[in-house]
Amino acid sequence: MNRAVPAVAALALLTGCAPAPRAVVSPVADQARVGLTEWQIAVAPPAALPGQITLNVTNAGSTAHDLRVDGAIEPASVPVLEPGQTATLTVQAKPGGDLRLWCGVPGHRQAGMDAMVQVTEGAGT
Ligand SMILES: [Cu+2]
Repeated sequence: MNRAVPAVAALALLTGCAPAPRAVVSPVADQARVGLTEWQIAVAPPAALPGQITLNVTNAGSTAHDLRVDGAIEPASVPVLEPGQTATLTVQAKPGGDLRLWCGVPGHRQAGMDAMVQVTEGAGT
């Protein structure tokens, strides 16, 4: 059977053609995944629309973390999550009002758990 050969070739083609975007246009959404690890906060996508944004937060690290959000209409936070725990946080973002996400466990922000979510001006349709 040489059926496997085209499949392997197709896979190689897919991975080989994966583009490396240079942030020409930031992906924008009303939802973002937030991953907490030692010692960073990963946000995908890193840009959002104004209005209600749902953050799906996962503690993907090996120690407890929380999440604080500054820059929204009202401050918002997620209580301390143990490793593997998840939480959902909804914030109201202002047009052009970037959100700052950080971990409030002492020392973690200084260690690098600090990230921005760019909020667009909201001119889109
Ligand atoms: Cu932390």
